Amino acid sequence: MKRLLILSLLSALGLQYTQAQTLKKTTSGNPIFEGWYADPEATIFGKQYWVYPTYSDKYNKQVHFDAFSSSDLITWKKHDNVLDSSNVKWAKRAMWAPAIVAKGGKYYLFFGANDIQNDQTVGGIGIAVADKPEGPFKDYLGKPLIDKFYNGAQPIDQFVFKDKDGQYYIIYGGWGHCNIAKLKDDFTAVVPFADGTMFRSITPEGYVEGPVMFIRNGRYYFMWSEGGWTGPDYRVAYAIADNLNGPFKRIGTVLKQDAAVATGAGHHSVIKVPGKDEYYIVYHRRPLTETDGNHRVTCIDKMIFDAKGFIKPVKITNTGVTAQKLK
Ligand code: FUB
Repeated sequence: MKRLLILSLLSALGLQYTQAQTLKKTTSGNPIFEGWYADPEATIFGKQYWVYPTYSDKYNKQVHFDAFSSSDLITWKKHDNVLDSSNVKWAKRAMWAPAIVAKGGKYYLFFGANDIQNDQTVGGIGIAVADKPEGPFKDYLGKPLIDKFYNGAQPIDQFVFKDKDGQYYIIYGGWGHCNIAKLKDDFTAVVPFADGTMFRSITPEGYVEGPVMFIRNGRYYFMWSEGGWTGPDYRVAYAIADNLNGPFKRIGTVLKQDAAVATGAGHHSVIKVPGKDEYYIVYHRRPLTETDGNHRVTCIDKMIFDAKGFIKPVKITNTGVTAQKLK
């Protein structure tokens, strides 16, 4: 009886008592790793999951990125300092919200830096490149890729999207405006659309920052963060369109705070398990004990679709997810 009680208590804590009499984690738990980390970009390279978050501290201390890898979503390994400002001469502070793409044997890490407030300040969205996911990353262009406000969008919070035809796009923007732009094949520049436009606005109602795009069953899912990131009501909403340029009509909120679990849940990314219709949402949130804007932790939960393809509201948990090894 006592043994049964102990076993069910361990299982509730996401632990398993193995024959070898060691405690084995059976769920990731949330947060998935220690430390103040926000704006997580989650992806898969080979048989490993990777997360590239913002180091969540005062702007002047945000001068590097750490990365995390896992083979099962449960145990995460930290890779210190994959990129820091000593390798990007124009980045001085506020290095934010990485987006990563593997292409032609290289890894391209897009990031925001300096939190520019006008077109006269140096900063914006830059790119670093490495031969391996764990870096070391070095500045790719020697200058930002986008360093001005277009259509009112602050050049931060980029997402790099590969369309069905293999063309890469950058979807980005803070201050309530979202742009899409076409990337040159080698990522050295933004190139015009067929009509000559360089930066096309696709801002949906409610959009604040943190865009994400993916295709499921041929349709374009566009997600973004709403509310203020330092507050409790930061959240994620979404739209679906048949076309990359929209129109993206807001459908509803997918992710938000839960008074029993955490506040300020937002700025996410999405992982699809290859070969399966299974999705995870990787996001940041603020522990109930914290009010400091930067006290954000990286978490994971399941993201589920209904029969019509709508995303069900995510239930944020303390347990996180169970093991999912990659084949
Ligand atoms: O972490 C810095 C900023 O916080 C991000 O770029 C915003 O989207 C917000 O999450």
